[in-house]
This record gives sequence, structure tokens and C-alpha cells, in this order.
Amino acid sequence: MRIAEDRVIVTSPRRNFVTLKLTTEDGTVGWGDATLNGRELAVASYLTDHLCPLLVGRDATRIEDTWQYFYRGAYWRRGPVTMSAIAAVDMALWDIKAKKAQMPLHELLGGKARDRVRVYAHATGATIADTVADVKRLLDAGFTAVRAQTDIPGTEGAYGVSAPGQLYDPAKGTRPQETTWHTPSYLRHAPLMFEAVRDELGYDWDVLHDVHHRLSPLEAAQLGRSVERFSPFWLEDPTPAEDQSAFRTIRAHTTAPIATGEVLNSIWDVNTLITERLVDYVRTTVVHAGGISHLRRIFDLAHLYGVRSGSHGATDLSPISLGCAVHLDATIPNFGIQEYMAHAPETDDVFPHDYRFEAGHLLPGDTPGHGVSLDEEKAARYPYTPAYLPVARLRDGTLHDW
Ligand code: GCO
Ligand code: MG
Repeated sequence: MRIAEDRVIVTSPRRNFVTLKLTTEDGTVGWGDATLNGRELAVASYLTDHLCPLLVGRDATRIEDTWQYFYRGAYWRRGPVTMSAIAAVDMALWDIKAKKAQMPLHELLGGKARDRVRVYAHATGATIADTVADVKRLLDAGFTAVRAQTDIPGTEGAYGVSAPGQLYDPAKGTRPQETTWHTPSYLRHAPLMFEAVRDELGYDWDVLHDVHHRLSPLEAAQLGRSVERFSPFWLEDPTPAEDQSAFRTIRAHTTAPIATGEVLNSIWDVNTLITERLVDYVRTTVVHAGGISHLRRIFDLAHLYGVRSGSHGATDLSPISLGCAVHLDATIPNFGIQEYMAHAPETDDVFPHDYRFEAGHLLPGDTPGHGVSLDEEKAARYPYTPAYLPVARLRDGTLHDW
């Protein structure tokens, strides 16, 4: 069964998404996500200019060989652009294979290892009291795990804080928004938020928190120590993820569980983190880490070392990624938790999908394939709009990690 047609679709139903559509000679369609927030067109070009010309005529059933052809066959490899492009091809080919087999993807991947996939939601607030109220709202809506973020006095544009009632959507404008960061204020304030959510809402739910790469290893260790007694489910990205040895310092000083990996793209990027047991959860995703084939390999390595999955699932990953993630999450032995920020209604309208939310969990659905597609007519109504993620500076103007 040969690949007959390819199409790369860039659409912006509230935010930008890059989608690959592959069609086989018998008319079977497979969909893949290639979205890389703020660098969308680089991946679209990688696909259109470099991968798609090699796809037409290839055997659609040979998923592993196609993966190796684009990864090992390329002298210049790894990195988010390459791995997102390969991921889109991989997702589309698994979609085609599962449709041909008339099986939902989870069945083709070995069948469900659990009935439902536990997810965590996002709570935000301009004040700690607002964050507590937002966590409560989410617990009332059925979530059992919530990421709590709050504005930090003395900084501007703290990570993860949205306007009341709005989805958190930091990518906007033709230039990155400038935010300010002040670590001492954060280290003082964040533990107060943990204390408040536990005091007000107890311990019968899991609290997560995203540091978003802002701390040094020692500062991260200090934060870990100061919040350990509130039983965090995890502290996410305490330090910039690419510095794998930094996690040795964090580990040596705190028992707070650590999650990282949303910006990492391959098994080699997480090798040290996993094999030295420096993290508890690995957050690599289907889209940014080479697709279902490669992410499964990462999770298998993690399983050997007792590290669990906790895939990134922000709204800049399209519903196609989320659909694939939920199928994979349902099948692996070492599933931890899945991030879930519901997409905007416009996004959901452009991407019809079979997964559904129920009582704090996602269910993958049972239609053949990964269960997500794109409505090309609707997509055409939302042209690409440039949007950058913010940057962060210290008070003296030094550029810091955002
Ligand atoms: C998360 C992430 C996101 C990222 C975003 C960048 O944990 O959900 O940190 O919010 O900032 O995906 O594109
Ligand atoms: Mg994060």
C-alpha cells in the first residue's frame, strides 16, 4: 500500500497548528500533528520541502523503516523541528495502519493496560486566593489532579497565569512579549501558594506545579525542600531541561518528585535523566519527540528505571497529538498522568475527535485509527497568524529562561 498524496495544512483556529495529511493509493487518510509553538513554519517547510517529496510512493505499512529513513538517513538530525516533522509522518502512518486493521490505535499498540487515562488540569490566579478558588472549581468539575500557578508579586507576566476565565495562551503578537522575573520573590511566594491550597482544600487530590525552567539547581533544591511537606505530585521543569546533570544536584537535596522533558525531543535527550533516576516523570510528547514509535521507546526505557510518563498536553499541541497521546497512555505499563488543557471551541471544531473527558480522565475512543481528523474547509477559514512565546528578563535586563 503506497502513499499517494501528502498535504501540509497550517491553520489558526485561536492558535497555530501544522497538520500533515497522508493519503494512500486506496484512499485511506492518516493525520499527523507537526505543531511547534512560535516556529510553526519551520516545521511546515521541513515537511513540505524535505520529507514529503520522499514520501509519495513509499510503502505506508513500513512505519519503522520510514522513521529510520528520516532519522538515521538524515545526517543532520534531532532537535524540535526535525523530530516534530518525523512525528507527524509517524502519527499519520499509525493512523493509516490502524484504520486498515479496523482497530482503534490502542488495540494495535497491544491493548489497554488501564480503563481510563488520568489527567491534570490548570488552575491559575492573580492572587493566591484566586488560585485556591480556581483549583476548587476544577476539583468540583471532577478533576483529581490540578496544576496550581499564581502571580508572583515583584514580577510581571508570571508563567502560567491567565486573565480570569480565559485559557492560558501566552503566544501572541509579531514580537515576543517582554516579561520580568525575580527568583527571590518566587522562592518566597510559591510555598505560600502550596500552603494555602492544602490548608483550604486538603490532601485528597494531587497538586502539581510548573517552574518553567527558571531556577538554578540549588534554588530548585531549596524550592523542593520548602514544599515537600505539602506533598506535591511533581515539580515540573525546575531548571532548564537540557542541562541533564543539574538534576543530580536537585535530587541530592529534595524528595519532591520531579518532572521534565516537554522541550526534549529524543531518547538521547532523556537518557541520563532516566537511567540515573534523576526524574520521576518524563514529559516528552508524541509531537515533539518523534511520534508514537519513538515516544513508546522512551517510555519503555523509562519503565526499566521506574520512571513514569507525564506527557505535555498544552493547547499548542493539536487535538491530533492529544488523541495519539491518550491511545498510547492507555497501553503503556508505566503511565503516570497526562496533562489536559481543553482546547478552544474553534480548535475542537476544526479537529473532530473521538477522545472524551469523563470525571477527571480521558477516554481514547474506539473508532479505527487515532480518532482525530481535520476539517479542511473549516481550517481554511483560519489563516496562519504569527505568534511568539514571551521572553523573560531579570530586573537589570538580563535575558533569563522563560
Ligand atoms: C506546560 C507547558 C506549556 C508551555 C507551552 C509552550 O506545562 O503546559 O509548560 O504551557 O509553556 O506549551 O509552547
Ligand atoms: Mg510545562
